[in-house]
Amino acid sequence: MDILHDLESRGLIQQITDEEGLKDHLANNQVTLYCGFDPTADSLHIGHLVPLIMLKRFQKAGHKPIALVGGGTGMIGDPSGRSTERSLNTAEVVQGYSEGLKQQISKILEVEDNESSVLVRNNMDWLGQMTVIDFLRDAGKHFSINYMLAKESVSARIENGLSFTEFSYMILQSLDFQKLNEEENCTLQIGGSDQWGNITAGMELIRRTREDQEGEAKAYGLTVPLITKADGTKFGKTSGGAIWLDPEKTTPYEFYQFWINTDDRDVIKFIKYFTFIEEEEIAQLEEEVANQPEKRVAQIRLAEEMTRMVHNEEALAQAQKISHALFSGELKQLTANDIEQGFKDVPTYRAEKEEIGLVDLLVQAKISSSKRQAREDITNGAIYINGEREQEVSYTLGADDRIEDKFIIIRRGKKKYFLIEFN
Ligand code: 383
Repeated sequence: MDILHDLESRGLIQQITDEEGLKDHLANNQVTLYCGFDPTADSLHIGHLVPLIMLKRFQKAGHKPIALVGGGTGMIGDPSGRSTERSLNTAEVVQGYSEGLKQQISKILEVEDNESSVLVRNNMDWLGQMTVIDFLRDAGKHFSINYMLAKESVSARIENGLSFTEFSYMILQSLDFQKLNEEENCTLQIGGSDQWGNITAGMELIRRTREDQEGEAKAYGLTVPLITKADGTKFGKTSGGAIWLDPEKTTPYEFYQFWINTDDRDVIKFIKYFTFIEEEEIAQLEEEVANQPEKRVAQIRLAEEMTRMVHNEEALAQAQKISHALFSGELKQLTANDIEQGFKDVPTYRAEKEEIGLVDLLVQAKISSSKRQAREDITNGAIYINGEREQEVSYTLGADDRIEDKFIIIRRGKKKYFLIEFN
């Protein structure tokens, strides 16, 4: 199946500049394409995944992707899709972020295994060298103010205010496309639909500055749709904030759970967007969702694929182990590290390593509201220590109850968890 057809059947195409032209171009050439990622934080988040995985799709189809880290553009700030001016980061911060992004991108694109077919570049390498005179003479001359004002990224911001710095951003991104076009014969830029204006601006610059123009389009643009959810809330955000690719910021367990929690109405769409699972299996999963939604077969499959791709096999196994333990209430096999990952959002009480009566602990850790309530909770069978029910009011907790001498997990009722942490 040709790549555009595959992308289309997955719902991954929002806009294309010249569909027929691009189809021929892809059918007859190994095409070099690129997508840019600005270092605006120390990690990518799942909002970056669809275009990043898209680069992989082209690679699998025999084309040559470039992932561009915006070390230069990250110093300026893209106004696209934003309602307010960004605050600038220092050069050191942007450079640090660039390094982190480069590593994350390289891991997902498996750059080491595919050295000849994937490139990671940083636009600081050329934008950082350019003089202001060259910028205004060689690039600026090709952009009329009218053209720039008509871009959504600019017009949407005129009321709220937009600095000359961010106003100029589209020219920098255009210079990148031109540079990669000249040096790497890169003929296609992809991005989210927020990038349409910047992508077409680059095509315009290439068109105006190419010597050998024969009327045919020399560069193409393609955007992927914005991800929407059936319940109308924003994709990729949870109450705890964004879902990051960095395991220090979002643990593999949290990452896994994020996908497990996908709404039945969204899960097939997300499988198409984010995974390489093929049509036939997707159709089976679709039936599962329709006939036995309570089994969450599609969600489990999605979570597995994503955790394996972004993290690795071991991280996936650990996430599954933690999920199983929490679901079944069998907590015995959990390690301290499992607990750290799985209980991040659980109320935690810090205690000293000394023996303490269960009733006192329940009150101190605010698990029960009073001693009387604590005794009642215990005798009612509502209190579990590390997954085991404890009905003895006189029970005293000691070293034997501490998992790796660090944690005790208390459960009250069906699924209200509390963590006792020892220093
Ligand atoms: C910089 C230099 C280029 C080409 C692109 C860029 C980055 C671009 C941008 N992209 C977003 C980002 O960096 O700001 N100006 O956070 C996001 N992308 C991709 C995709 C997306 C966009 O990295 O829609 C989501 O992930 O395009 O918002 O020469």
